[in-house]
Formats: sequence, C-alpha cells, structure tokens
Amino acid sequence: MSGGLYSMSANDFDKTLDLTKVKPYGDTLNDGKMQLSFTLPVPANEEAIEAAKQLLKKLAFENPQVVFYKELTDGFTFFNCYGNCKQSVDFTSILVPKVESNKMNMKETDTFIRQHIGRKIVVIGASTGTDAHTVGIDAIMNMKGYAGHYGLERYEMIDAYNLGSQVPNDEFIVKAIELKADVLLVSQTVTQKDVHIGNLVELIEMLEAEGLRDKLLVICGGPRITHELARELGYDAGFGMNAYADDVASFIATQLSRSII
Ligand code: B12
Repeated sequence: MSGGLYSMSANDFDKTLDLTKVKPYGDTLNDGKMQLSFTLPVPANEEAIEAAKQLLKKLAFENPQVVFYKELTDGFTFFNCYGNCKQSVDFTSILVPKVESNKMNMKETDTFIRQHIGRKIVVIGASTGTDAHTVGIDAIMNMKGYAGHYGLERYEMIDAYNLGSQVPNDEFIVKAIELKADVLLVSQTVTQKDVHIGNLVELIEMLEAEGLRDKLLVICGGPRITHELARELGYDAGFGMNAYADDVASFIATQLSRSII
C-alpha cells in the first residue's frame, strides 16, 4: 500500500503486514508482544505474581511474564507484565469522528477572523466543577503557549479570558454573559467515577435553561475527551491529547464565520 495515511507504514519494509489483522509487536512484526501495567489489592509476594500471570492468561495473553513488581503500600502491588497478544484488529475498517476544519496557524487565523468575521472573538475558558487541573486549559490559552504553539491570549483577533480552575458552571455562565462571550472552552481532566460527564452535561443543561446554548460555541477538552463524546454530550467539539491552540482557534474561526453568513 502506498500514499496517504499509509505512506510510511511498516508494510514498506515488511511484506507480512496485513492491515486487516493488525496486532502489537515487540521484536518482530506480528509477534503480539505487549506490555500491561496494573495494581492488585494483594501483598507483594510470589502468590501475587502468580495471580498477575493468571489474570493475563484469562485476558488471552500467551507466555505471560511479570517483569517488574513493587509494593505500593501494605496489601497493594503494582505490576509491569509482558505477554503475547493473540487478538488483532482490522485497521482498514476504523472510522473515528474528528473535528473537521482547515488548520491555520496564528497569523492565518487572525487574518481569517479579520476578513470573515470583522471583529474580535471573545473566548472564555476554565477548568470547571471540582477539577483543579489548570495545565491543559493554560496550554490552550496562555500567551506563552505550549509545545511551540502560542495560546489564544496571543492572537490579535481573540479576546481570551482564562478563568482558571474549579469554576462552578453557574459562575462560568455569569461570566460568559458579562463578557459577551462567543465561545466557551471547558477543560476536564479528572474522569474518576465519570465526574466529567456529569459536569459537562450540567453546563449544557444550564445554558439551555438560560436560552444561551444556541448563541455560543461550546467546546470541551481534556486527556480523556474525544470529539465523539463531546458531540454526544451536546458540545460543538471536543479536543483530546495533543490538541493545541491553533487546532481550536481554526475551528472557532471557521465555525463562527459560517454562523455569521
Ligand atoms: C499535574 C497534575 C495534578 C496537579 C494539578 C496542578 C495544576 N495546577 O494543574 C495536582 C497535584 C493539583 C493534581 C491533583 C489531582 N489529580 Co492530577 N495529575 C496531574 C498530572 C501529573 C499532569 C496533568 C497535566 O498537567 N497534564 C499536561 C496537560 C498539558 O495535558 P492535558 O491536561 O491533557 O491537556 C492537553 C489536552 O488534553 C488538551 N486540553 C485540555 N483541556 C482542554 C480544554 C480545551 C477547551 C481544549 C480545546 C483542549 C484541552 O490540550 C492540552 C494540550 O495538548 C496527571 C498525570 C499525567 N501525567 O497526565 C495527573 C492526573 C490527571 N491526576 C489525577 C488525579 C486522580 C488527581 C486527584 C484526584 C488526586 C487526588 N486523589 O487528590 C487530584 C484532583 C484534584 C482536583 N480537585 O481536580 C489522575 C486522573 C485520573 C482520572 N482518569 O480521573 C491523573 C491522570 C494521575 C493518575 N494517573 O492517576 N493533579
């Protein structure tokens, strides 16, 4: 196979690769070698190692090996294991919903906003609910940017307000009204017991109750957020790992220009 998505695939140097039956590899292609880490609520001893191996066998791993284990605290053991995975996936049948927009850099986005929207866009962002993680929303908004991508505060045509973390949904909405926001950016990092779902849904319900949902672009992001999940929860878009300000800014500018036409 050549060109497009597969232009630099393993197929170029190993003709045994079958993309309809892809499996992990460690030493040689298709050997199924895989690493798995987990914690068991048992003391760190020989029985614990055997328990970890039995678990891997039940998960259909061949040749399970515990290569590292350590007591975390009394009665809890952490494991790193290797095994050979027997399963494979059909890579050619995979279709993942993604944010569709032409990615522009900061200058291009500013120019696009000037030409197609004709005024500054007001964007407010926060890590909401009980979530205290700020690094994700800072990465998107902070003037200095993240990983070589300047944040929204640096865009000439964006007025960006970063409200920080643990912002309750009702306060977020009050601020959105006060600042006449066009866009809300919500960051959610903690997903334990699905706390992010409840919090994200609550924001949408509150916006709907205030008659504001259709007047705003509402976007969420975080390490466990996918575009598909965001759409399911009533958001315009969702961004996960390796998202940068330019991805979000391009999406915002394109979407708002459409709603203005
Ligand atoms: C730093 C950190 C903390 C710091 C946070 C300090 C701060 N000011 O932010 C402190 C110590 C406070 C903390 C606390 C807790 N933490 Co913590 N923390 C982390 C850690 C180590 C790094 C997170 C981080 O900064 N990542 C870097 C940023 C840049 O990545 P990111 O958030 O994914 O952001 C990117 C994308 O997701 C996206 N993005 C993010 N937000 C948004 C928003 C929008 C709109 C868009 C478009 C994109 C976007 O863009 C970013 C850039 O690409 C992670 C582990 C890890 N290695 O990831 C645990 C981790 C997130 N924490 C965790 C936990 C459990 C907690 C605590 C509950 C621990 C406890 N029991 O007290 C508390 C929760 C406190 C609270 N109320 O929220 C778990 C979460 C598990 C889960 N699935 O829920 C993790 C994964 C650690 C773990 N393995 O258990 N934590």
